[in-house]
Amino acid sequence: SKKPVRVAVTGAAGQIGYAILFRIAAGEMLGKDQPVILQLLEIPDEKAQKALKGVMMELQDCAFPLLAGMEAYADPVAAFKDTDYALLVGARPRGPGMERADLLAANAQIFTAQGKALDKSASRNVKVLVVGNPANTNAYIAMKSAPSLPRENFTAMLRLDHNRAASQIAAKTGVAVGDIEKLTVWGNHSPSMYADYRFATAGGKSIKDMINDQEWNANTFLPTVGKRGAAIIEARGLSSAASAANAAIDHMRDWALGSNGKWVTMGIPSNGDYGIPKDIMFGFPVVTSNGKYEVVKGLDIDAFSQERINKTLKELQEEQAGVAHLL
Ligand code: NAX
Repeated sequence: SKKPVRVAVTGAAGQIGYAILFRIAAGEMLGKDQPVILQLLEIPDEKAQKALKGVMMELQDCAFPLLAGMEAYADPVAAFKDTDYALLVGARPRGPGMERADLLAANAQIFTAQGKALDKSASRNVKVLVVGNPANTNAYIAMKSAPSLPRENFTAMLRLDHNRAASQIAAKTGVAVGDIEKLTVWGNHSPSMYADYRFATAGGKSIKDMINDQEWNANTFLPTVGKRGAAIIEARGLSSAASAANAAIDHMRDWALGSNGKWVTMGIPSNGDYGIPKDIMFGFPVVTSNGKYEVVKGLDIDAFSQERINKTLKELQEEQAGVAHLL
């Protein structure tokens, strides 16, 4: 049997933690033959640590054959020791009266500390996924705070936007959601993201031709996908958790085990493709194999798409300029 791998999850006692840990321990992220050791980080606060103990009691009560060990931590350096995968879920939510700049600064502090901790103690091959918002900028901060780790090991979650876009397209066209290929989401995990189905196919047929309605694209599809998080909060009284956990599993699984030639969306540090400046943490179409991702190159960017890409890029540049003095 395989040697266990170490999976660190931060914010482990939160909503997404509760939806993701059981699936990781069941083998849905890294394979049904891959034992895992969970290294769970929460803030030192007594209530949070106690809640984390409760989650661990439930994990224990599932008697998962693949769960080879688990530990609770309050210190990121200890939590990230030798970790092969790090899911950075915990973040500071926007409190009442908090300005965007305050939110960025509070999270900059968390992700600077966690980036440094990864730099110090994680496996040199650690794969990092940032889920906590603002996810792209938090991933950028962690990457910049971990100079001894390869920059390409830091990624941000755009997969929930990708999955939301796929399901909206399936509902519109009647194709099965699992048949949709070559879909992508460019940019920031925020309402500014640009979900792009121009290249998408189902059963070899063009999705764009099937829809053939640019008015729907611009005025219904993009706003629906962009504001989906807010619509879930409005309906549920709580932010997306199970679907976010599912997207994180999809992102990590495809990165670790390969996408078999299929396009997936990942937020990754730009190498300059499509005119996105180097290091900007940006959603791109990628194909994954052997634990690596490759940007899908050579796609035509039309005027509408360029305008959308410019808008989401500008937002990210403003966010990243807003934290530059903290790095
Ligand atoms: P919760 O508030 O339920 O849980 C967050 C947990 O993180 C809490 O238990 C808190 O104590 C812990 N935490 C806070 N700071 C920490 C730190 N420095 N170290 C370790 N733990 C820490 O939030 P939840 O619903 O689980 O969402 C978590 C994050 O995901 C939020 O930032 C949220 O905005 C973000 N999301 C990102 C999505 C994406 O697509 N990228 C979608 C879903 C979600 O909204």
